[in-house]
Amino acid sequence: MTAEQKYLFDMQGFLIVPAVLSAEECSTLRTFVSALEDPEAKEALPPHERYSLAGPANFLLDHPVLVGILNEIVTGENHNLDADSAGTLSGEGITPEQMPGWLASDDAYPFRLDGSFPQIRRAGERGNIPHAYPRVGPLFGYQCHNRKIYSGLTRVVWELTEVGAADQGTLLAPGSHKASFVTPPSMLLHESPTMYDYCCPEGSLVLFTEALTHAGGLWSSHETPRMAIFNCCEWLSGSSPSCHHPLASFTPSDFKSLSPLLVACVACADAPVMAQYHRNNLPREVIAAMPPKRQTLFRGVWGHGGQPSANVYYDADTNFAW
Ligand SMILES: O=C(O)CCC(=O)C(=O)O
Repeated sequence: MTAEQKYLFDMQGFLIVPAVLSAEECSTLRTFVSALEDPEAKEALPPHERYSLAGPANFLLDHPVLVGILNEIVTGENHNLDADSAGTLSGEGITPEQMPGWLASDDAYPFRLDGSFPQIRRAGERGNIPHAYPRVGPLFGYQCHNRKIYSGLTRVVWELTEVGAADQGTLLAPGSHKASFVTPPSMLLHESPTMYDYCCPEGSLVLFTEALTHAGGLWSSHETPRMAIFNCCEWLSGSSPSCHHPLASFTPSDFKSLSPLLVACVACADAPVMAQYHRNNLPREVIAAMPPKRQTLFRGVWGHGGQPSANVYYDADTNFAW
């Protein structure tokens, strides 16, 4: 993730990465999304490929461009309160080993996949009214401390068609993820001047925090429907280095003076708890068809109960988010 991307995501609450997918990939994915909408074509697909996160769309879950961004904005990079610094994982000498709260390994991602749906929106069709606003809590509460972003629940949109001027893909209200006041009803309308209407080429990646007010626009292109795959990713930690948290003011020597019970509580605060919003309802065969590292995107969200520190594995029988 570049410094520009990080600045824009924090300031606006969303980021657009143009043309990540090739024309050929977009074409294959459009055919796939069309098949998912057509009962006969869907029936002709292998059962474990009848989902927008499977089959030819499976590689989108951990596309390298996406992983590079989610590593930074969904995890907060480093949430070890006593060792927190302004450095970033991608620079300034911080390593994952210095981050007890960094729930990644060579075999596991430090975030989860929380849901997926395909979308075909034709000319004249309009999506949801403007919704979402900042909330307290690990999933919907956007935070940025020590130059680290915590966007708990993050929407990942793969635009499979060009979004031209005035076409209206998803409408976004820049900066609303940091709003301190209740949104006036007059601004929860598609027509509100606070709603931003982006343009981008096919194959673009759009990310926004679910704390950002957003809406489904009125698609206007008669040349092609709006075709997109909506995925949702979320962090794995129930804790954060919020400056309002009493532990945030602890120095390393304060931690040394804690009782074993308190140390255990602090360790627990680094664990992957309470981090699921959508119910996936996926047959296990769908996950079983994925490469092992990708399967860790579906691991259970418990934070205590057998693993030495944090949950970094997926197991179909005992450890999966359902
Ligand atoms: O349909 C869209 O463009 C927006 C979808 C939406 O409202 C959401 O992701 O919550």
